[in-house]
Amino acid sequence: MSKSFYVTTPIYYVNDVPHIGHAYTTIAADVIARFKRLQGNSVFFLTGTDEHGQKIETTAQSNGMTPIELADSVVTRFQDLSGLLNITNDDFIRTTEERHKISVEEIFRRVEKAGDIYLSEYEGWYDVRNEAFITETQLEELMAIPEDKRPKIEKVKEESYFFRLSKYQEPLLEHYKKHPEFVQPRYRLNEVVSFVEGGLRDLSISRTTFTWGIPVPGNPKHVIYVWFDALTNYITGVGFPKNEEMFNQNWPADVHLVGKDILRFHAVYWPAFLMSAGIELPKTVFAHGWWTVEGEKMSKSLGNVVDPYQVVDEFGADVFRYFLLREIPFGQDGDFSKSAIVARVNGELANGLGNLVSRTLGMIEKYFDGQVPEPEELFEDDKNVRDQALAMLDVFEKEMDEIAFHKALVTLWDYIAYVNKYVDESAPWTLAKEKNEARLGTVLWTIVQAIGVVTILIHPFMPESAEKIWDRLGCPESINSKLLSDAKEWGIAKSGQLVEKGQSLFPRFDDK
Ligand code: ME8
Repeated sequence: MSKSFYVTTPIYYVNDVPHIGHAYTTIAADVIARFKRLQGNSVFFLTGTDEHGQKIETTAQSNGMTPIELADSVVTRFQDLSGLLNITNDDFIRTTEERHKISVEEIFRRVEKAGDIYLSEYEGWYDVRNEAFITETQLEELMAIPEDKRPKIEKVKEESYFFRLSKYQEPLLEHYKKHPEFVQPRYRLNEVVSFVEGGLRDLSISRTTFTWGIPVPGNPKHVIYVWFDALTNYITGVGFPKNEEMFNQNWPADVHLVGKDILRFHAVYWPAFLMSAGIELPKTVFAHGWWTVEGEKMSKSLGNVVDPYQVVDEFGADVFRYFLLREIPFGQDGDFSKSAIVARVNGELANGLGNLVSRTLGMIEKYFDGQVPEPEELFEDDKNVRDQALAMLDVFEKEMDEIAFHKALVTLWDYIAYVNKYVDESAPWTLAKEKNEARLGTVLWTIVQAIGVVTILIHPFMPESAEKIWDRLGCPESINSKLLSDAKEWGIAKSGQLVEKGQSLFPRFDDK
């Protein structure tokens, strides 16, 4: 069996409930997973939660809970996102699981065996919120931030195990050179390269001042640094170290999707750990941008944190999914606002797609008792609708393979606009008046085929709406069984099958 396509999200901290940022990465990963399945690949899609570390321990304490009680109470909010947002993850990993402990201990031992771990003393600063050791330059940058806005940092002096990160400076630079696709988008690679060229110091990978973590094998006074623990989830999730068959089937990961905030951990530390342990490196780390809310940074103190449960309640999962991936080029930053969602719904979903489907199916109900008509002779215009679909499919596929969601959606919506124009110009209502049944049937048949193609392509983005449209088209098999190659066969909707116009797919919102 050929290797599965393996896609991951970051594992999220359970010190807080999910917000739009978490939903964003998970939705993006889901669209990739669904699209890869549509191409006929077997796919493994992993998400989960990061449950160890000082931050979780402190948050639990201040809530009068034990860390595991906190984790158990918050994790369901993350797990329930899958149902809420129609996420098709194959597994959900929690770093407090036994399988993960075994995996972290194993990779730690391998790195130790490679001679890359030594005991020394760490003296410096630690940023608890980001669970990161702070370098001299970072300290200067932090000190430049006004004290009330600065993340809480603390001075640390303790015995610590170190990882010989410095040894991997050259091998990493070589890897980036040989595999420039390792970090995407491309402009992010430059940031990573200059960070590494700036010099890598050995990394403290254990702590002794708190206990909430996986103990260092052989020295339980120390717990393993939370990032060493967390990054390892990506191999635990595919069976490391015990299930070799599963591991070989899935590893290396094809894409680790992450926010730009945690690129360094994924593009520098993680590959260095893996090199040391003698494990193949993931193919790509893709860092996406950051959402602000109504122009402001999202933060608890500003009280503007966007709850995905509320957005879905108001707009539905499909609209949320579509908006997040259409609004900003994947990789760049963007701004979230309700007015921006409403503009997309009214302009693109209701007017573009919804209108095309409802008027077409309405006319088939009216003129052909709901049965998809037989086509007669195809004219140039009708053939163009087909040829444009095939050309569009190629571009769409290429853009999806590049993880350029917004481009793929623009390509698709340009085609929808083109088909809407074909409807206007062919004016089926006039053909009906003129009793030109042959032309009328051919035109409506053509439009229905175009809708069939569009439906298969929107399925990864808007699964509920695609299923609804598919049912209304009267297609007998489930849309879930359809592949991209089926979209390339012009004639998905068969003559005679029964369509149904149904209720409005995307009700318009009042722009106020
Ligand atoms: O960093 N805009 O977990 P985390 C876009 N546990 N995406 C955002 C966002 C925003 N405003 N805010 C958060 C951690 N994200 C570690 C990861 S992985 C081995 C360990 C998304 O709960 C984005 O994907 O802080 C970011 O990388 C992630 O949430 C951070 O989640």
